[in-house]
Amino acid sequence: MKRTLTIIAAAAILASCAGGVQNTAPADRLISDLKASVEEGKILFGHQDAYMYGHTWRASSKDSLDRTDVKDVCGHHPAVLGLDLGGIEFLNLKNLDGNPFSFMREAALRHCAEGGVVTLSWHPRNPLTGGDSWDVSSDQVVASVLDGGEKHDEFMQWLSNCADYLDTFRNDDGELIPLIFRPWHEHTGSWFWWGQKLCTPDQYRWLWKMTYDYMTAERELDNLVWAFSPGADLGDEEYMTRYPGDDMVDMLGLDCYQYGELPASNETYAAQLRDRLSLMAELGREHGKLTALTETGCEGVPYAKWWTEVLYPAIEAYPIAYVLVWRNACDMPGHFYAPWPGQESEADFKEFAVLEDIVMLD
Ligand code: BMA
Repeated sequence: MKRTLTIIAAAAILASCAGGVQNTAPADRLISDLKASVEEGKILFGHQDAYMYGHTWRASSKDSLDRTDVKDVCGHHPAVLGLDLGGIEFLNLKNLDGNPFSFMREAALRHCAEGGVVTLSWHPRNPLTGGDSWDVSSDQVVASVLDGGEKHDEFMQWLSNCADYLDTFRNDDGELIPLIFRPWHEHTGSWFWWGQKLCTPDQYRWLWKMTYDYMTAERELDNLVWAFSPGADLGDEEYMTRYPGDDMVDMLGLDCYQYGELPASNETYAAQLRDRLSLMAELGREHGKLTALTETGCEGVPYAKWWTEVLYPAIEAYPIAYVLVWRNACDMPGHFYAPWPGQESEADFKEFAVLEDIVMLD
């Protein structure tokens, strides 16, 4: 395990976020910065909803977005901020987890100005049934939003509402900040309405293409880095089965969680990660794409040495741009994936945070 006193390199590495190089699309700048960071063997650390709330608190105003559980523990914010757009399709004021969209934008802009990276997932409601993303009662939902489907026009309005919001992520100079956009994730499972058993491979690819074409060609959002993120439980050949194509994807991701009894699940999880990440490294080279561990974690982090003995050894050898752990819900006491002061993996996280190849925000 490599150790260092404190090499905190985020600000230097992520100049693309702080603005600067003109005449290059924000997305291309972030892609090239992340490629350079990977070349140096760095892995950025990310946390979902980091500034929005923590295990025991919730941000109460736009001016108080400088706290994260990660900083409370190790003295630095995470380098990657994950946020979710669920609810923007209705122009709601708050997202599905209660975060005001205005706070999310503010946190993203600040984080970016400090040299951090922002990634956005989207859990939109079910456009056909009116249920949530997890409503898989119909396998006609994707078909219904495609061109010619009964919900197509309504769904294009959802994309439009989403694009309107994305178009407000502008810095003081009015420039769009780069955003890693990760729609239609975990599609290799069947728990979201866009999942494997709910649409055909072609329908999935059309959904992606429709989203991509709308955001890029129609709305000219040149700040989106497109991340494709299958779930982990799949055969080698399945990873690319629904791949939309090299022209519409910039990053190959993976959502992979640890489940099951400890300590046995430490090994099964690490083995699964190694297996998937090595496949992705190969595919990344072949297709010229970034790779990342776009979602991971062990709910409740019940193993005190999880960071340095389970996660780090499983990821250190792979060229991933970042690893992001899921949210620390403030209203669900056992639903957290990063430590907080007093949590049993706190000391170990501090060691993890100063490893030479792990990057936190300066
Ligand atoms: C899930 C859980 C839910 C949450 C959703 C979207 O994994 O954390 O509580 O609503 O993600 O953030």
